[in-house]
Amino acid sequence: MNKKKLLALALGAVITMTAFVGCGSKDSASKNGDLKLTIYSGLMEDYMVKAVNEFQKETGIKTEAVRMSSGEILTRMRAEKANPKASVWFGGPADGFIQASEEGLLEKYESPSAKDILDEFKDKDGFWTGIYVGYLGFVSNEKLLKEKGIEAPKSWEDLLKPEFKGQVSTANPGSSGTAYTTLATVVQLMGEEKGLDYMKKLNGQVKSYEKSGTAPARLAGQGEAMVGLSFLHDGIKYREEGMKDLVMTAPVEGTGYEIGAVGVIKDGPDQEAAKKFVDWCLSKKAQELGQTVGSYQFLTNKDANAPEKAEELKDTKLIKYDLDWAGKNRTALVEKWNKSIK
Ligand code: S7P
Repeated sequence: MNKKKLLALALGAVITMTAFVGCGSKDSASKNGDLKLTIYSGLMEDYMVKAVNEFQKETGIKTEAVRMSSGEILTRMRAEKANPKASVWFGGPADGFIQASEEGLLEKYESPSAKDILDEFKDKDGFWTGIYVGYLGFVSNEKLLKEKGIEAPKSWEDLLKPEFKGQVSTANPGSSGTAYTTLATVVQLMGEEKGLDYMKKLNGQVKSYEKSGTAPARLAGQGEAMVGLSFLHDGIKYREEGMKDLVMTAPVEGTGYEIGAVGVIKDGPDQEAAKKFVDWCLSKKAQELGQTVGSYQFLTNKDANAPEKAEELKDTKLIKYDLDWAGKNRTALVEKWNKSIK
């Protein structure tokens, strides 16, 4: 065989191999071709990462996510309105999603998978869909309480007792979805005037206002505050991770709750991938992922199994939380709160 023929054969082999590899990688990238996705997420970081990795593995869609608190996500979406950088808002109380839809920041998307979600957990106009439910409450450090001979708070009024002065940790309702749930709960329970007056008194008890509502539970676990105002499932997560002194209580008057949501960002660059993500996270399998990384919210898919660790929360007395009101009045209420605590 002469040199030219050898070269031609070798080249042929290379080209065939390239075509084969190309074909194979296209296949494994599955039907989703070159889709990619950027997500803003209000979830705990480990849950967010788990979900993103699983979604990417199942769909081949290259996915990136950034963790922020609700208020930060809203601010970012407003700033990027003309040129959005992300296409999905994943996790965080639905109040923020309602405000976002009021401001034209969300795209309507009624996922075919939404048929598996109970009606009470989804927006009737299709701007967001609920993926989990969490109850607000008091996460206290039992060791600190015992040292002072005090019982864990059992009512909103208890938080105002002199023994809790400077010992309550909460978050700022401007940045935090959790803290906004607290503010809206108190105002719904007591009425606006009395509720804001209560928040003013509570301000006198507060040791620190954190950016995120998950921090108060963690600070109580670390012994840096006696009581943290957080979602109770976050307290269970920290206790399971080793903060053994944590005890969870809820106010006898009733407490507020979140419907944690997902929605598509209007004019986001990756609309097709965004819709696939929403379809995916409404599934039973995706919803059950949280509990594998210590996120113990109740779930909204009719067939999904709620985490066993959340059992202890199931009898929590809830108020009839008016989510629509809370979402539509978010900016105004946060402003009033800011004025009331000055
Ligand atoms: O992922 C845990 C969780 O409690 O985090 C969210 C919580 O509101 C924290 O967000 P903020 O920083 O905005 O307060 C909840 O949606 C979720 O259940």
